[in-house]
Amino acid sequence: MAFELPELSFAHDALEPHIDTKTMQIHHGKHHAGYTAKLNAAVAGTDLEGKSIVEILRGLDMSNGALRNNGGGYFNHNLFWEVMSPNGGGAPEGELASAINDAFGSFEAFKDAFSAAAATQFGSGWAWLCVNKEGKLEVCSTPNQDNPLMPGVNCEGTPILGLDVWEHAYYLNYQNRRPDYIEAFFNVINWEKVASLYWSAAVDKKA
Ligand code: MN3
Repeated sequence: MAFELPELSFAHDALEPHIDTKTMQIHHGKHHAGYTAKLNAAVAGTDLEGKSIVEILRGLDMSNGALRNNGGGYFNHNLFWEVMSPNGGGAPEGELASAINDAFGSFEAFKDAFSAAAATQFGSGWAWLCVNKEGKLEVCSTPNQDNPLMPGVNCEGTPILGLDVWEHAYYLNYQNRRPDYIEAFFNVINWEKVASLYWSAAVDKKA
């Protein structure tokens, strides 16, 4: 079965004023749709047909540019839409909050580290909060559509929060002010979803 562009769980205007409507429409309807179509073309007729996107990316041949860029783009945006909500913001609770305190010292220190990773990623890429191979939380950034599922990439493991810092993600509303976009993202983070991804990754780790 071919990969499909996921429906958003909220309206295109639901993240206003933090993420504007026009950006959401183009980002989901054009960019993400494009990665989805090109991923399907890259997989069609190969022995990867029928595999999950996580399986494909964990076993990725990094020299396969079409699969790396479009498989990454497909997965990364799926995650991005899931970790945002019109009811988001605030801070995590429970086990995720404890794990963040253990890894970074405090939520504020985590926010500073994540924001710095997003701000200093040169050119296009992503900032991540990740459960790394040792089962510890780690912040990193990656270029282009790479992500921590891919072999040998920064903080290799399972990403549980991702922020798209490609200009197409913020330029219409923020122009060159990437730090303002990063700050705004914290108003829409769906911490309940991130906590459930943390739980799955931690259980996965112990299994
Ligand atoms: Mn994007």
